[in-house]
Amino acid sequence: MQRDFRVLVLFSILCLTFPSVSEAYPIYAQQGYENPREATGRIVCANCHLAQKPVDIEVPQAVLPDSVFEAVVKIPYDMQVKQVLGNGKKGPLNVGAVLILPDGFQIAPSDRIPEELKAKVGDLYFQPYSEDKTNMIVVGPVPGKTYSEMVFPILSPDPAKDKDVYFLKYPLYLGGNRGRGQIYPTGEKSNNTIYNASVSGVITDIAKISPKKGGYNITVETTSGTSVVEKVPPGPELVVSKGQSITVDQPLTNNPNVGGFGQTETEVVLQDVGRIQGLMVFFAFVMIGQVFLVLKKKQFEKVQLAEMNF
Ligand SMILES: *[C@@H]1O[C@H](CO)[C@@H](O)[C@H](O)[C@H]1NC(C)=O
Ligand SMILES: *[C@@H]1O[C@H](CO)[C@@H](O)[C@H](O)[C@H]1NC(C)=O
Ligand SMILES: CC(=O)N[C@H]1CO[C@H](CO)[C@@H](O)[C@@H]1O
Repeated sequence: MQRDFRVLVLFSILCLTFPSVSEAYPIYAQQGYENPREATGRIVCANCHLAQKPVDIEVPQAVLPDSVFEAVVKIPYDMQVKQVLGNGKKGPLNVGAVLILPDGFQIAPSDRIPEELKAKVGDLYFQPYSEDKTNMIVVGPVPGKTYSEMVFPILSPDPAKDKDVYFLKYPLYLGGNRGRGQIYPTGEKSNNTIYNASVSGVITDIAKISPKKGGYNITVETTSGTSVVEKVPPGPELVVSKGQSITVDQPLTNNPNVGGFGQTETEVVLQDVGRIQGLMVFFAFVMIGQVFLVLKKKQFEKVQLAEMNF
């Protein structure tokens, strides 16, 4: 029992101390940016995930107050492709998402989610972006094979209980990513990106950094006669060779990145039950009114007929 506990503690410490790179990306945003959506509308994930790929979100056109509805988030990609992992090996892609709900909207508490919807949600874990931004939800990284489409169970607010909420049309913002990033928040490049020449010159040497893991030191004799070493980490494949002349910004490697980030937005109307009822009553009156008109017309026709017969 005690041993189990110690193993658990050790495991937790290891996890906390060595978070795998592929598991870190929403955390990077959470640590680096107070708000995931910049004033320009750009979602900050795009700062490290440079390639653009589509995402999609579907929500009901209108929802009632204090009700649970689903937001379906789609992060499509070709499941056959593999990416270079943090350890230089190839592996499957993970996906992650940030969903920015209108103020007052939140992930539905477990006891409010119907069984049918629970089954659609699966084991997804929804995390608030930060303590005071509980309407901004972060998910992932999770295996893309299972969660390329994810369902968020959302609870709408009730204007009767929350005076900051009104019956209005509200925007929802989605950012969705598949695959590793290209740049760490520190500015350092990841192994999952293209490496270009920083100088022009001739490649005089290509040395493998580690026989097992790979990675290269590419020595370039510049036109001004100095020697520069371009370092390529394990992962990307070289597309240049010794003796080759290169120019600045020319790719030294392929681009191993197969993933990308995308953002989109949609709208949902918080619908007033009273207004719907009012509308029903209005329609009822209109219908009754029309029936009366028809009856009146019929009566008028009868009178006309009667007069003609005289
Ligand atoms: C590297 O070169 C490619 C192809 O010319 C270009 O698309 C890319 O933007 C360059 N990347 C950097 C970081 O300079
Ligand atoms: C590659 O370059 C780094 C410094 O840039 C150096 O420490 C390392 O020894 C070099 N490795 C090889 C195999 O040349
Ligand atoms: C396994 C491995 O060596 N991965 C490399 C990924 O890229 C970084 C630099 O961006 C290297 O430090 C890692 O060693």
